[in-house]
Amino acid sequence: MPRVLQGEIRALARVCRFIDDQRAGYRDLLGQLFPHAGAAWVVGITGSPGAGKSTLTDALVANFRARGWRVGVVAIDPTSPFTGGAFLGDRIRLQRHFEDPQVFIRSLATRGALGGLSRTTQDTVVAVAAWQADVVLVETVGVGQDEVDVAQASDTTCVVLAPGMGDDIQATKAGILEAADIFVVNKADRDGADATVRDLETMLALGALRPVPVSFGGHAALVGLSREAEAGWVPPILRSVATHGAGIVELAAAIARHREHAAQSGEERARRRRRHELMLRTMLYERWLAVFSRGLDGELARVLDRIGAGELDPYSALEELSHRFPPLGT
Ligand SMILES: Nc1nc2c(ncn2[C@@H]2O[C@H](COP(=O)(O)OP(=O)(O)OP(=O)(O)O)[C@@H](O)[C@H]2O)c(=O)[nH]1
Ligand SMILES: [Mg+2]
Repeated sequence: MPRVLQGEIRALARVCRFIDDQRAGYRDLLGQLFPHAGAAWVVGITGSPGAGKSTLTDALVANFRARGWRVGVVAIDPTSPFTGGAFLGDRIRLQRHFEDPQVFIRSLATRGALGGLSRTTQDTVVAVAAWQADVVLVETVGVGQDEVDVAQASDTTCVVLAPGMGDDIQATKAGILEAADIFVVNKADRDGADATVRDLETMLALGALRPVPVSFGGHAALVGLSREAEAGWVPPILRSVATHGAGIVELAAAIARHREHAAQSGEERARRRRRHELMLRTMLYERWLAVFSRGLDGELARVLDRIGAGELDPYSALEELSHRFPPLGT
C-alpha cells in the first residue's frame, strides 16, 4: 500500500514530484490512490490577482487546523516557472503552516501547455486527497482558461474580490464569477467594499451570474462539459479582512453549508462527475496532441518552404496536413 495513504507527508511530497515529472508509472500510482481520494472536500479559492487569496487560504488553514483537520493546499503560481516569485510569496504567506505535518502545501507553476495545468492540478489534488486530507484548498488566479476550468471543477468554489482594484468585477475573467458558490469581498477594511458587495448583489438579483457551461480550453461547445444550475443555492456574499482573520469563521461556515447542500441535492455527485470528465478529457487531449504532433515540425518546415517558394498556399497546405487528423468515418 502506498505510504501516502497512511498520511505520511514526505511520501506525499515524493508522489507530487513524481506527478510533476510525469515519471514512468505515475498514472498507475495515481490509479492506486484514486479510490482513496473521495473523502476530501475540494475547495477552489479563485479571483483576481492580489485580491488576498493566499492570505485568505492561510487563515482558512488555521481555522481548519483548529478543528484538527488535515489540510492540503495546492496553489497555482501564474508567474514564470523560472522566477518562482509567487511561490516565494506563498511561502511567506503560508509560512506558519510549513512546519505542520498535517498541512501540505504545493505550488504548481503554469506550464503554458494547453490543458497541462489542469492535468497536473487534478493529479496533485488526487494525491493530496488520498493522503487522507479532510479538505484540499486549490488557489488559482482566475486569469487563464485552464484556471477557470480548475476552479469550476472544485466541490465548492469561492471567488475572492477586492475593492479599489479598478473595475474589479468587470475585469474578472468571464466564467469565474459564474463559477462562484461563495463570494468573498476581501479587504473589507478598504473603501469601496460596500460598492463591490452591491455590484455583486445586483448581478445576482438580475440573474446575470447563472452557472454557465464549463468550458475546456475555451471550447465548451465542442466538448460538451456542462454545468447544471444548482437548485436552491444562492451564493452568499461575505466580507473579510484576511490579514486580520476577520470573516474567516463565516467563510468556513459557508463552505460547510455548501458542502451539506451539495451532498443533499445531488450536486456533489454531479460535480465530481464533471471533475472526472475534466480529468479524462484533459488526458485524452494530451495524448491526442502527442500523437498529432509526432514529426509535425519536419512536415511543417517542408510545407513552409513550399509556401515561401510560391508553390503552395497555407489553405491548400492545411488539406495536405489533414492526413494527421483521425479519419472521420463515413
Ligand atoms: N488591507 C488589506 N490587505 C490585505 C487583505 N488581505 C490581503 N491583503 C494584502 O494584499 C496583498 C496580496 O495578498 P495575497 O494574499 O498575496 O493575494 P493573492 O490574491 O493570493 O495574490 P496572487 O496570488 O498574487 O494573485 C498582500 O500584501 C496582503 O497582505 C485585507 O483583508 N486587507
Ligand atoms: Mg496568491
